Amino acid sequence: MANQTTIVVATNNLGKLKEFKLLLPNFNIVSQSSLGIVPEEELGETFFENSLQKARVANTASGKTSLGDDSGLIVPALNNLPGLRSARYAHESATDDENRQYLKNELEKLKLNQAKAYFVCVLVLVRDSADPFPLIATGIFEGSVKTTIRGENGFGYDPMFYPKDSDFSLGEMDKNEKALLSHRGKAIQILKNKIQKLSSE
Ligand code: ITT
Repeated sequence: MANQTTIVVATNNLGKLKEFKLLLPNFNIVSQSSLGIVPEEELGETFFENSLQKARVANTASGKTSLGDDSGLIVPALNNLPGLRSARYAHESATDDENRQYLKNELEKLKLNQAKAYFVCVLVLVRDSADPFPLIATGIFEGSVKTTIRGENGFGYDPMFYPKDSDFSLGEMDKNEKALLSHRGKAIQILKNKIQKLSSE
């Protein structure tokens, strides 16, 4: 552990935190809440802005390399909602379950029992406070959302998201299976390649 680089993950979402621990086994992953870091309100109009803001707030408070993750679910049939509002779709302090029910209702209002959808994840790694070149990595995960909510695994919209060509929801998939396919898994892979490239230069 002594030689591992510490990364402060700028999230209060326990589902994301667990995935980062799985996806970054060679780093010492520390949550911002364990350091008493309080996030700022997300005011950005893009995933990029919000992710950079999260990483900078955590970096300024901790003085350590910090990783922001802004992510969400986009459903083109619903005018790209929940999108940036994914965590707060049903209302400002919504639970995952309330957001899923709200999405189900929105689909049912359009008489749809499924619709194409994709998850996006934008990661920003700020290495120090004067870092003029934060590392950025994005990932997309294509599939459908269905009104059939199945499985207990994962978090957020996982039990109603069915990856392309899959009969199983992410809620029914093992965490390792999701990690291989997911928006976050893909973005982390890109980020790891960038970190490796920089450290070998
Ligand atoms: P932090 O800001 O503290 O990281 P958050 O949950 O508010 O936590 P976001 O603003 O990035 O984070 O919102 C992302 C929401 O998108 C999240 O709450 C889920 O509802 C959804 N989401 C993102 N990635 C997901 C995934 O892998 N599986 C299911 N839902 C996901």
